[in-house]
Amino acid sequence: MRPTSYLMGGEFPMRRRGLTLLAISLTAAAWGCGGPSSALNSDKHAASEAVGSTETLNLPHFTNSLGIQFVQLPTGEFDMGAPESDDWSNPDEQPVHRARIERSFWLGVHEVTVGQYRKFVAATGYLTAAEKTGEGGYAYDARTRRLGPVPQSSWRRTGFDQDDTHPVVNVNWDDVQAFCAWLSGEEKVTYRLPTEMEWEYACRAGTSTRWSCGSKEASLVGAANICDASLRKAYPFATWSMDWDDHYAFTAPVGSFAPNAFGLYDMHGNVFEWCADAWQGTNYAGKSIPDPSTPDITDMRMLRGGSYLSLTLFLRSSDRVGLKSMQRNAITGFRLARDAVGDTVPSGEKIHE
Ligand SMILES: [Ca+2]
Ligand SMILES: [Ca+2]
Repeated sequence: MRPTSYLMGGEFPMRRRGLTLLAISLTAAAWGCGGPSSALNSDKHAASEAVGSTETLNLPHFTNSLGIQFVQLPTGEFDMGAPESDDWSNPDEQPVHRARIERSFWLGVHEVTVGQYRKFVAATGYLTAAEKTGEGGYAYDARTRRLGPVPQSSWRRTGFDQDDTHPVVNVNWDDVQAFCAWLSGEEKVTYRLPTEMEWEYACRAGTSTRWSCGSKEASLVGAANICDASLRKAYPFATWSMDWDDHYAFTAPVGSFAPNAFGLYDMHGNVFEWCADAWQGTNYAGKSIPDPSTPDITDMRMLRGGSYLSLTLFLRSSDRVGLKSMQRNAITGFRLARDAVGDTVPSGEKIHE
């Protein structure tokens, strides 16, 4: 049966299917993070099922002026959503419908990092909403052993270990738009958030399982930074945590876990990722097939992919969560998309071998 008790006890108000999703107050001393390779080695619980991605496709890729790596995703069709027969799915993921990506696009291989966001701020002097309002974002407080609103917190300060290789958090949807606008101006191309459809297409990478690595929770071992034994040690309240240890209580350096078949890392877990679309809380009935962006009829935006703090069901490829665009927290970041022009790799930029 699908779990009914969501992440409780806390201060991350998110919306999901009309329910207030309370995602956490968290404890933990300033947790050290395990070595970058440690998670990949902790596969003793690996699923025996041979489903999901096993091989990374050789897609065009390049690195832009900010050091962000991209792969070019091809046009294609896929089954979007989750079937009613899956008792973990929610009505807003139904019905499963054939979706078509009509335009090739580039997608960030990783979540945008603290270091990449720092370059944007250094170039522009931009102040995020957390800083501008003086209200801050969310941070871990070692004294109270909680994660919650802290006026002094921001993308620079989360209270847990984050170096420049970790995904940036405490940025709201507008802070992300400012980043995209600046980078688009710098490079004279369009950088943006992926649409929800693009995101799920990218996440699935040809799979139809709950996660791109399989349909059993154990398949996430080595494939995602999830709510694990490390977090539970830090925060005993996290009774929904998995029993294996991925060695990261909070965020992990991007790319610490195995990629999917498109070569994308951390599509499941680490941090939730903002998408372009507004969140309406409705299902897919009547949705047009070609990649539409949901109209801006609410101030709620879509998050995808779950986080280091989430129940694994929130990490599923088809799961949908809404968050007000002005809100920011310590479990939400973003990944960049870039419009493709033809099928050519952008010129004048560093190309990976
Ligand atoms: Ca973890
Ligand atoms: Ca993620």
